[in-house]
Amino acid sequence: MAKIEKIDVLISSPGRNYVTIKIQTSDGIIGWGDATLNGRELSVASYISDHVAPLLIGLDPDRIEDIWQFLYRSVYWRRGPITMAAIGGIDLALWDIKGKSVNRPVYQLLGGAVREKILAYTHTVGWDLAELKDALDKNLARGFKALRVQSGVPGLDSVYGVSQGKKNYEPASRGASAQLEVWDSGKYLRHVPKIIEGARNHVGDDIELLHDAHHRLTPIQAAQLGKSLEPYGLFWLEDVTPGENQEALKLIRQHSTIPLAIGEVFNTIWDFKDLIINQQLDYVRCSVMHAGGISHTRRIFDLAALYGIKFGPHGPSDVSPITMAASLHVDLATPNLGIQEFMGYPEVVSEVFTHAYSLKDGYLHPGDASGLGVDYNEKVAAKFPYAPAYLPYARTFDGTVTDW
Ligand code: EZ4
Ligand code: CO
Repeated sequence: MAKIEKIDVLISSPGRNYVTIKIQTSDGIIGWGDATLNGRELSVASYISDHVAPLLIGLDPDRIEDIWQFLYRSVYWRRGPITMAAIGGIDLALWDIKGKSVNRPVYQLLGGAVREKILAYTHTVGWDLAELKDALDKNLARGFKALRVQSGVPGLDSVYGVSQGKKNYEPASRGASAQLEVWDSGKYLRHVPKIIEGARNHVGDDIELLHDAHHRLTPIQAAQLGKSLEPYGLFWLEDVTPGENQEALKLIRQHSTIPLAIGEVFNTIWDFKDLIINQQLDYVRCSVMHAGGISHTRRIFDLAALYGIKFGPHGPSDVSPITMAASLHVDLATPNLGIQEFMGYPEVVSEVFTHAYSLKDGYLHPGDASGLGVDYNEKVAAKFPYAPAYLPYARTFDGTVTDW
């Protein structure tokens, strides 16, 4: 029996911060896991190195499920984003080890491919419609068949998903404190249907369009948005209301048939259970790492499948290429995939994380390297030390803190 010999938690910042777990076994295998939680990186790192790693030394790395159960159930204080990102990161590293130990890509251990390739969507941003049309053309030229569309709003200086004057959107900004953004849902609600209509007219009917409302609306505002966007045939409308009040989605359902995607801030099957069995969502949106890794997300996706609900894993630049790869192995081997988010990474990220996955004509594939197929170059990573960075926060025009 191989043993877990050493666990290191490495933080680097090639453009943005990533928390990477390195597990070494007595067989000489190295497994890589990602445990990045945007803006709270050091908390997850401490959770793992102070409280998880010491418990795992000497255990059998092959017993992935037993280790998962141990980390989840033996703590008493269950769930939550920090705990679950830590468990998820360890789970990813253990699947990487298992794949490498039998010389197979992880998707083969999950039952093998159930599709040839994975439909991906990427982000398309423009401050106004003219800029957005330009960005749509560029992403279509890159081969994407599905595009998320976000734009600025007249009267607001900053809006989730768009950067004024910049081509690439990155929500977290470096510095010791969170940046303030001023938000007004009324202005947004009156403007966004014009943008989505413009985008649909521009791309025609062959391309899938998606939109993210980022948890900002009240239930009735969300219902209004669903209704107003219905004519444009969106693939999904994401995170319309804050995640805590799940009842809100019933109200939205009463007024709109727009497909709803929810769950990037959820991290266990328990967060999704009622939404799934009451059919209040259409796409489960959790990240394969933030929701406890491959072992746990597969259970969530299977529960969803019983109700004809699909999954579309979170894939922003703030989870590392290791999580992206893990998602792709699950996507390739799990029947009820809807779509995979692929925000993409700044170039410098692939100097640190070399990966076997590939993107071609708008479709992703995890590749056939053993394990997850991502290597972390510690030497290059050392050139990019951790730098504090935070997501923005929002206030309304009267100064009240509101949901970002
Ligand atoms: O704001 O991952 O759908 N994608 C998103 C992301 C989230 C970030 C937060 O860290 O909503 O852009
Ligand atoms: Co989102």
